Amino acid sequence: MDELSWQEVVAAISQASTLAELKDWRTRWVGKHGRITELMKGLSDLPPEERRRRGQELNQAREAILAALTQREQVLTDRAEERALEAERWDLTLPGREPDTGMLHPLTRVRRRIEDVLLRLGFSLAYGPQVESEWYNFEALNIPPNHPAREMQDSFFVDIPGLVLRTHTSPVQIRAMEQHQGRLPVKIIAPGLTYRRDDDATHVPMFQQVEGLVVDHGISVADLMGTLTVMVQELLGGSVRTRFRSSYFPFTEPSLEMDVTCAVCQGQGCRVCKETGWVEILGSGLVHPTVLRNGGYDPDQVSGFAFGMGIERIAMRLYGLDDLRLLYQNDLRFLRGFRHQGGLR
Ligand code: 2NM
Repeated sequence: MDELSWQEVVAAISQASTLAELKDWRTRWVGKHGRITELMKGLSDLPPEERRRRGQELNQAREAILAALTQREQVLTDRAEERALEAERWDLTLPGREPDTGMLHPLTRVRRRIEDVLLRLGFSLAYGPQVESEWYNFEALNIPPNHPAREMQDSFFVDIPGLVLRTHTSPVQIRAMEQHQGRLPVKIIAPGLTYRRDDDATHVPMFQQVEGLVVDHGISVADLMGTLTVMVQELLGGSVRTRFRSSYFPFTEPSLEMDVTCAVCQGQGCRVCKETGWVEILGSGLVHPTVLRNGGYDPDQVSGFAFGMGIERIAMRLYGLDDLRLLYQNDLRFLRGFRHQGGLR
């Protein structure tokens, strides 16, 4: 059988490392034109005695080679399957992949939290236009024509004369009083976007406010202080300390600003609170008689209190931020840091 005996072929087959190699052995030895097949074709030329002996010998070789091929095929196929399974084995100890769901912006969450507290205190939500008339934004609020807020460099005026991007949500309070048509009580909050020509680490040109207004018979500074103290404690936690200082706004008389203990130094004094231990959280006051009259109420019959606060300021305190601009840069590395605080509400 030429260079190789059939025993050597069987030995080589049982060592073969690929299915391609096996195919090659099969073709060369037992295929249609294989070595053994060709030798079998030559049997008829032999004398009968030798033909029988040689025939048996070739059959035995053929059977042995076929058996070796089958056996080796099985081994190699099993091995390939094992390797494939190993390659796609699941590592059940890996941490799960979190689905990339959306989330609410931290400012939206803070705004809703403020709204929740005030809704529980009995306030209703009120909204108004962001492009406002100078009447609702300034005049009706007792802000005189020569007031600095009415200058071009402080407010965004639009091309249509008499219109301005609202500089606070206070015009909503006037509109709400008008809509109540003298009915009592008026007890509303006005959350929303406001615009001023400011831009630095502590001011952005578009910011959010929540303002509140209560009008009824006999509303006093005691109502104001009680309501705002409860609101701030619900918002910042019961251990926060608060104080009121007298202040000035054109639309309130008297006017009061409310301070809370500095969250950075717990009231010890630091750079953030300018060594006072206190930071301002909101402005407030009893509604000026002229403003009540502009809303359709008689200041001799009713009184009211109002307050306003910046949502960004409160978010900065709640999240310990030192730069307000972070809240408006839409940097996902920053925003994703809030993903595990609270849920979608
Ligand atoms: C503030 C501070 C003090 C305020 C007043 C009114 C209205 F319309 F009733 F007169 N709305 N909001 C007010 C009062 C707002 O923000 C710092």
